[in-house]
Amino acid sequence: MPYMRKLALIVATSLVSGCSPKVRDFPGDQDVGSAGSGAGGGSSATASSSDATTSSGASSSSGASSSSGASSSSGASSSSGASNSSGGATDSCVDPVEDCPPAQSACVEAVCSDGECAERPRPARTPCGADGSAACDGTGDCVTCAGGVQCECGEPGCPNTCGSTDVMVMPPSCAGGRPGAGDSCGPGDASCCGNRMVPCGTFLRGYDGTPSTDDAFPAAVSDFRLDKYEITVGRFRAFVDAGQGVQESPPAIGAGRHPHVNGSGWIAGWNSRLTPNTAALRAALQCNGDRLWTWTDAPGSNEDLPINCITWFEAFAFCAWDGGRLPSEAEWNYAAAGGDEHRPYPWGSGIDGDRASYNCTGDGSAAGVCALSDILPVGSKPRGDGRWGHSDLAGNLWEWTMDWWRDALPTPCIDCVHRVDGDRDATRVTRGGSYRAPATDVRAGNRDFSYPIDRVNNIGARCARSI
Ligand SMILES: [Ca+2]
Ligand SMILES: [Ca+2]
Repeated sequence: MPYMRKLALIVATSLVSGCSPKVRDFPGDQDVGSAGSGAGGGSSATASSSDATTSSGASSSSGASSSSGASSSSGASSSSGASNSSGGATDSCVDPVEDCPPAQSACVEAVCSDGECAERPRPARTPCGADGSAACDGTGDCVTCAGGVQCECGEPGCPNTCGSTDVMVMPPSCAGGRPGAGDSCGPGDASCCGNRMVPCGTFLRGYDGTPSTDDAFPAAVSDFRLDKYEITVGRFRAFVDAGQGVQESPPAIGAGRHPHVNGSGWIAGWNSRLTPNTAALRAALQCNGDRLWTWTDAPGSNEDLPINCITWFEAFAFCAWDGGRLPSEAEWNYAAAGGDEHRPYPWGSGIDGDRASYNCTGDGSAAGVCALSDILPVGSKPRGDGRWGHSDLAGNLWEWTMDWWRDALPTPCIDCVHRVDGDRDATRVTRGGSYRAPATDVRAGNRDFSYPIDRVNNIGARCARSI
């Protein structure tokens, strides 16, 4: 066996072990997620939205801009470029992205092997070519996709980490154990700060087999944890009471970064987008006079409701303070779709009122009769939990993600985040639909966007946590 292939096999074998779903429970959080049913038929293509989330009038569109990736080879570059084997480079390194010269071929990547820079082929099915419509063949060549070869979790070039050790840390927002920030969420009064391991893997973004059949956007994500619930009022209250998320106490520079995306943390230029002080934040959480805000200045009956009317900057700052970060759009989509099961909805196919709060029916009213009572305490629809146990991924509130909006999903996407620092106030991606959204908008593959300074009654967030 050629050296490079042997090296890749050794690395893949070592990484893939332990790549399985894990559950993180805090006291009282016993609701372990189950696999549920697989993807089935479903919904329309990746588009939204009569449930506009923004004052921009954003209504979204398909992330898909091209057709099947199973044909064209026009953009394919080839030749292995896989070199640098046993007698290769001697540069000492820790992070191959930062310490090693970039690989010269799309199907080869730089790695650190025993502290030295080396290269290895990316695995089969890694997208390549000018438009991403070709795929690596596993030996370093970019070729037309032949299908049938699936990138496996843990292979080099797929997720960056896999099978990681899961370490329990109680998020600060639940440290006080107050209503909405203790053991009062979901069935059996579980921890409002519980989170669920999402195992590494690959999937097709926005794809659910039918009717959303655009398979042009493959992605790979590493192990990460995602909070079981949307951020509650009670948890956000801990953040506000700590004086956080305002210009007087902004996040540290670099806080809340994605572990596999350099430069993805907080930047100084965002400080001015926070409210000046806590008093101003409290007032702002009343959603500019919108009647459907969930925040209350004093703890009350809303503590288990998801916090709405928070800006993207505040969601980012909250998650950073809480020991986490916003999920990338790819991660959020992966969790909602059940990864490679490509579910139309987090639980599988088909939707009804037992699965999600949508279409303003959460309070039992007729469809379209919208009230604050349609925003339900987090975890109220356990039958709608996703493959790895996450609640309310469909409906209740749209959820901010880390990514800037772009019509065409970036590809290739290996732990990717679409970020444009020079465009601070450009729209960000929201996912999952809301209590107001029609069924088609709460599909796992659907996406929408809103301006990051928007405060609207149907957008909240949930945090991801790095491994
Ligand atoms: Ca209603
Ligand atoms: Ca949601």
